[in-house]
Amino acid sequence: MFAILKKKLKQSVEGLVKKVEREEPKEEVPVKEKPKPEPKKVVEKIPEPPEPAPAPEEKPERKGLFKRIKEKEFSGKEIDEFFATLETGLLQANLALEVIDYIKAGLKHALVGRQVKRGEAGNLIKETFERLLLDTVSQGEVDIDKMIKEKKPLTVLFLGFNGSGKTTTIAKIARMLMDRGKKPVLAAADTFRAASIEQLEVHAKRLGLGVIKHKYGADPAAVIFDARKHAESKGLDVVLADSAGRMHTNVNLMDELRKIVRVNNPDLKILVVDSLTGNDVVQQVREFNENIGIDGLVLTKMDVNEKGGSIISACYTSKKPVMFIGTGQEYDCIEKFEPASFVKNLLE
Ligand SMILES: Nc1nc2c(ncn2[C@@H]2O[C@H](COP(=O)(O)OP(=O)(O)OP(=O)(O)O)[C@@H](O)[C@H]2O)c(=O)[nH]1
Ligand SMILES: [Mg+2]
Repeated sequence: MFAILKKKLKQSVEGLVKKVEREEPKEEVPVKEKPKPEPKKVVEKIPEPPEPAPAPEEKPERKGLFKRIKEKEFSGKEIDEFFATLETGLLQANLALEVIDYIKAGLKHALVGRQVKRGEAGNLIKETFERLLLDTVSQGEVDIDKMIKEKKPLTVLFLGFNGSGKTTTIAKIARMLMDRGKKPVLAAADTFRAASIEQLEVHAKRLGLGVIKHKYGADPAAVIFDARKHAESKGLDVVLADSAGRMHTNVNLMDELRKIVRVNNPDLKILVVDSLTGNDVVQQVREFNENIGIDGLVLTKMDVNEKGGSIISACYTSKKPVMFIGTGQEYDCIEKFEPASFVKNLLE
């Protein structure tokens, strides 16, 4: 997973470390190089004795020099220049420009104007990268189990771009909740795309679940409303509501989504994002979040995702937690997202 992002991040960290180390002269160099200007100074200062006796004065000079070489002070320009060489690669790994700028600013904040011992520079750079990435992907937690305990039935709406994996994710989450002894019902509120209702019914049949459906073209808000009433009357724990895939630019479908939310006031609105989405992920996430307001994210297709940057970009843009990642087409191919192990894996 994420081989490309891992490679690019590794290049970034190691490149910056090398940049520091490349400037570090070998042990003997300072001793050989620096005395050259020294005798001149000594001769100017003490013209009388013909034999220069620089020994006592050289000591402090060498010490100062040694210190300069042992320590590195970063400049903002250096970090800008360094990032200019990396930017394309990081963008190719689906890391949004905003995120790259954030990491750059964070590195500047941590490093610029600070005397860093050369031997420690590598660790400091790595730690800074790690902290910045972790901050970005740690956006709190949505504990669906706890929410189900507190409210019955819990209404969860899944929304997102066409083909992002909403319907499959609903089936996976239904299975996961059933394994924990919960009783879900599915709401076929994608009344727009051909065969969408049958697709959900196939999953429901396999899982042994009920589906509440209306006809194609019906009001999706009404479907979810009925599913909630059904769950209430049957004592079910959770309504998992599908919705039609839509582009964030489609005004009518975004209005429809707003109506679904207005009528049903879902407890959770989960944006399902295809992790293979390129740099458009920022725009997608921003529009859904600003127009509808999301509570959490699911990033799908991680199993076929070599780039991986989209997960970081989605978190950075929405400031919402990734609840789960989809890791395949089977029902058990869903994992709770763990920010710390995600970042550790990226930088190891
Ligand atoms: N490899 C892989 N494929 C996935 C994953 N999640 C979903 N898919 C596949 O992605 C395709 C689209 O999934 P759907 O669940 O139909 O997506 P959707 O968002 O409901 O699509 P629309 O209803 O058309 O908007 C299907 O072929 C799924 O099997 C995943 O985590 N990994
Ligand atoms: Mg669907």
